[in-house]
Amino acid sequence: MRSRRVFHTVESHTEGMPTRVVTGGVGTLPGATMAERREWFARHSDDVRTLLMYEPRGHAAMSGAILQPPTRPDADVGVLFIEVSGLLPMCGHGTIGVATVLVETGMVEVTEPVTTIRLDVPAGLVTAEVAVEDGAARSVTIRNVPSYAVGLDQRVEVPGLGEVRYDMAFGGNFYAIVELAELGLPFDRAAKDELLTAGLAIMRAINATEPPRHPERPDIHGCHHVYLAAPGSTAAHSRHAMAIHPGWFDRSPCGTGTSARMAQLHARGELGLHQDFVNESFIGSRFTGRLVETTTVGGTGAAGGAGRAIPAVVPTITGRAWVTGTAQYHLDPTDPFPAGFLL
Ligand code: PYC
Repeated sequence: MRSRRVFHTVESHTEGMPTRVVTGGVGTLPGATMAERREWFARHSDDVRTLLMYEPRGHAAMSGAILQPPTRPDADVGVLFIEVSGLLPMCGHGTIGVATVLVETGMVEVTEPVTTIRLDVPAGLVTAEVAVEDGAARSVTIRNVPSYAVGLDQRVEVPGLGEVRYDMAFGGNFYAIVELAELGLPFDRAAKDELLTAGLAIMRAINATEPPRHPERPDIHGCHHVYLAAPGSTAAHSRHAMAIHPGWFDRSPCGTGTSARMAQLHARGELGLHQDFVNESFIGSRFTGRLVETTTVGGTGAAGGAGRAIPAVVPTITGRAWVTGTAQYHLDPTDPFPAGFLL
């Protein structure tokens, strides 16, 4: 066996969605912040992301996280989120997976009944409170970055679907939220190809006409996630299929999507602070969310922001993750697919 590169990982899944946690083999990336490291990595090391996420080491719905030393004094660990779709500013299921791995492998000092880990992620500081019992992580509650509704009842002309009504919200990534009933499509795994085609077409149309942009963070823009809400969903319990660029569904209930959904429901006057909100994924797994604070994003005086201050909320998300294994991934110098591939 010859190896040009070796990557050490701890494998996990959060409510069905994998997080491949890369613990060794990448080194400390250049950059004064995790956002700068994200940009550097995308420019200079994207082949490492595709090697670890794409086939034959990953698959078309693979997701992971690269551990780094933190870039800020108030954080314990830095995290770079990698996926088949690229590098996310924030990932909820990934954060829950990382926090579980850190506790269960002893990479952080563990205290019972709660271990608090402060994570430096490209979107900002995210806190994870891990409920620990007999050394095992039973659940993780993350406090996410400020989330907000960008616009309600927006409309976009989508080839093959006609005019589609959507709400746009931010929860660490941007989410277009669409009622499946209005598309005339069933919430049914047997119809997954139609749902995915619709989600991707909506995403393309939005990005071609009105791509969202974070008011404080020019590096966070574009809509790569479409929340297809099932009929009967309410502000207490919502079921959905999350269509994600370039063509897959989140298996988990999607932490940043849950945050965006709660911000949207709050903006609609349907979800107040300190109320439980259960978000259910396409495979039936669940996160429980809560809005714990109001705040604003953007506006003159906010970090680099300009224009009006946008009302925002701070969400928490509770979910569970499980360690599924450990691995070492090698790159042989004769491997014809050094950056992997997707079919
Ligand atoms: O949990 O935030 C999330 C997420 C984003 C994409 C897949 N999962």
